Amino acid sequence: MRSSSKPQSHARRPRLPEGLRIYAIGDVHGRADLLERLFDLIDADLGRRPAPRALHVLLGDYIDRGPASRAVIDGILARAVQCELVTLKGNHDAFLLQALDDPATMGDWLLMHGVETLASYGLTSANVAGSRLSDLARAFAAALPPSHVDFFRGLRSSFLCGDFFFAHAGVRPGVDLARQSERDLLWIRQEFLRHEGDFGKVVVHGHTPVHNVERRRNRIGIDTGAYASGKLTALVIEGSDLRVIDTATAALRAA
Ligand SMILES: [Mn+2]
Repeated sequence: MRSSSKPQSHARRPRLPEGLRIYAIGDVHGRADLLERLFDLIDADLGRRPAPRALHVLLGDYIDRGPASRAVIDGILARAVQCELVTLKGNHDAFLLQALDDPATMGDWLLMHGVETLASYGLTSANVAGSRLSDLARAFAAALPPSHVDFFRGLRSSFLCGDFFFAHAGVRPGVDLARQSERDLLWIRQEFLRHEGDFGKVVVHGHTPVHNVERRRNRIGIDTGAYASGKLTALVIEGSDLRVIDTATAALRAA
């Protein structure tokens, strides 16, 4: 018999629809090596615990900082052939798109470590030295394979599933999840991170590096700074259960 004095902490836990498992993956930032390792760990997990339907939700910032942005995109495109992927847009990915659409903004992207991404597409200091930024942007557009252009143009700014809302950076408190601006979804930090109230769904996000998965009542941060730490993290959500897989410990544990 249910007690009428059931404490609030026993309230219904956030959950996904029955039969669905999500692997949410944090900021990759040019570390194709770690992404490949994480996909292997996910395959091993699926082998041990088959799921009726498994969805990868990648939280964006695929490029910049790390050395192998091009290989990251190749790896994601190859994965999409075998697995169901939702790919979200990060602020770094947005700079790339902006440079494609408006070569005059190339300088903004370079300030965000875009030079590593250019190098991964074969635009090295040797062949870009002395180039005007707009020439560099055009050379990059010419070097980008059409499948990669389609990938970047197809990125979504958010994804809602069950009681979870996925976005690269977070959401603006007080604004309905359906009415968030792309700028907030890709960029927001302290106003979101410090907010202790309910967002309507549990927000799963990257963008702000943490040593370990940061699990709060209203949000879960999973950017473990792979570029510098070597730890790329996947949050595994199934029903109301949360688990963590990462490339540093290569072990499964409760979140
Ligand atoms: Mn970011």
